[in-house]
Amino acid sequence: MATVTKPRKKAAASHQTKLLIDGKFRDSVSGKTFATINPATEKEIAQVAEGSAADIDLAVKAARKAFDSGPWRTMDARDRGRLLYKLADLVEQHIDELAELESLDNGKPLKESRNGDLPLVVDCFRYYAGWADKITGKTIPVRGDYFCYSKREPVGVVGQIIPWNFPLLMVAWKWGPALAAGCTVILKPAEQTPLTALRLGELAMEAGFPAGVINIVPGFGETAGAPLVAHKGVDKIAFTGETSTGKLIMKNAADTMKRVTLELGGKSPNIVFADADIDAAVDGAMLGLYLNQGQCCCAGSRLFVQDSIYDKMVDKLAEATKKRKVGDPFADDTDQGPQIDENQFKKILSYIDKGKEQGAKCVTGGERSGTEGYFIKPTIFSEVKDDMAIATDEIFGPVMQVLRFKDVEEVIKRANTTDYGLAAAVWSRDIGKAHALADRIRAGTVWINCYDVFDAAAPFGGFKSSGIGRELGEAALENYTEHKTVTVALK
Ligand code: TXE
Repeated sequence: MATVTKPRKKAAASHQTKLLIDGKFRDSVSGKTFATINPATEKEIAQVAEGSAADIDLAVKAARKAFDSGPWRTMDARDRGRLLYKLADLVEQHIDELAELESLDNGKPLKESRNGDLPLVVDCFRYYAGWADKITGKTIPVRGDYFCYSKREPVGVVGQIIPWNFPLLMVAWKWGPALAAGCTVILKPAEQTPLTALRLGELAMEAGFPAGVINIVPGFGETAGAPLVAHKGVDKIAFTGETSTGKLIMKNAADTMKRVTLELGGKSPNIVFADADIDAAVDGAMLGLYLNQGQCCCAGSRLFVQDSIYDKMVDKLAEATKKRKVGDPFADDTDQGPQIDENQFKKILSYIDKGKEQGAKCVTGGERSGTEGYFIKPTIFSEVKDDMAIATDEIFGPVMQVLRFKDVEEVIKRANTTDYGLAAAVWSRDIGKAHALADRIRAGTVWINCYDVFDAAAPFGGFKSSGIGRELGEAALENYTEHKTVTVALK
């Protein structure tokens, strides 16, 4: 297996490694830095300025000033939209460079960064650029001689804490609606993947966003994320990450009564009925689980297959899985790169061990791939039971659990027996049955005869412990606006 990662063009050159505060890139107050690692080689890419409470404080002051006394709050909505369009254009002009930097820092195959993540980033910024001047209130018929109307106002200064699995796309999901709504932002990228967010910060400055509107403070969760959550100058926190971190953030945000939206983990059921197009279902199951090295919050990690096609489907999945090429993210034929870091690598391998110990059948994979880099062989477990750890916990790696079911009522019950509720999919040629399942599964997104179809216009988020609020679509604007009611006496 070739694991020598060869970034090309500009991504191989120097990287922006400083904090972006009040329109300037600067060192952290402490002067401390931390290493960001190439997961394909386990070698350091760069040292990045490490933000902590003092830097967060400076960033909040800058964001407050830009919000409270302008120019952001007073800028015409349409001009905010123009800046977002400009940023989208700049991302598009630098698409190859950004895709390479993403693959270097995150390890995802370049063909996915270039053809998947980056086009979605551009589309997301353009989608929200169009919303900026369309966020309107209502006129409300109240009793008496009064004229009543409502306005939608930006919620204010927003702290945004994101993970490492889709580093740039998560920035777009967060910045797009926040900036369109007129908020100012302080972004804390994940410590594993700060480089593309900082490069995007440079492009945002080039686009002409005023100082203080966009601030970026890389650093660790406890020392940079937590002070951002607790800061009284921050009006709202938007977070994507682990469910347990989300709970901690809710608690830490309570004292300052912050608005909190959370996009958290999942253990999504992907249900294949005997009347499905089996080859399409195999492709969908592969995409739904292996995309991004299995590091997707909506991964279809509980694959329920109806009894009569179970063995056939497992055989087909095994055959397709064995063909997946694991290795150098920069090689054109690579399907799967490394996991993000040593912690995740060890966590996934420990779940593979648990699966074997608890009696599931390891059909293929089941171990690391190569000797350098955080590579894991794509793995399938069959004969998985609902109470096994691999069937209940979010593994966040290329490990597929195939469960057997008999009938509709049984599979609905089992699919819903989880604290999570992020996504689900149903495969069947009986469209009535598929819609009935979509109705009864407690999840924020249900795909029918497809998987992982995302669009900037379609809301995404979780029921139950998978989160609060929605990303994308018009729904995300709710997260970033307050309703204000104005009542005028007419006599
Ligand atoms: O997540 P964390 P980790 C799941 C997945 C994965 C597990 C652990 O199962 O294996 O989480 O990943 C910041 N206050 N997901 O440890 O800790 C942190 O610095 C404020 C699901 O990376 O949630 C980073 O920026 N911030 C997922 C971000 O939170 C804190 C995506 C995410 O880190 C903080 C990633 C604190 N106390 C992992 N502690 C999804 N839903 O897509 C950490 N952070």
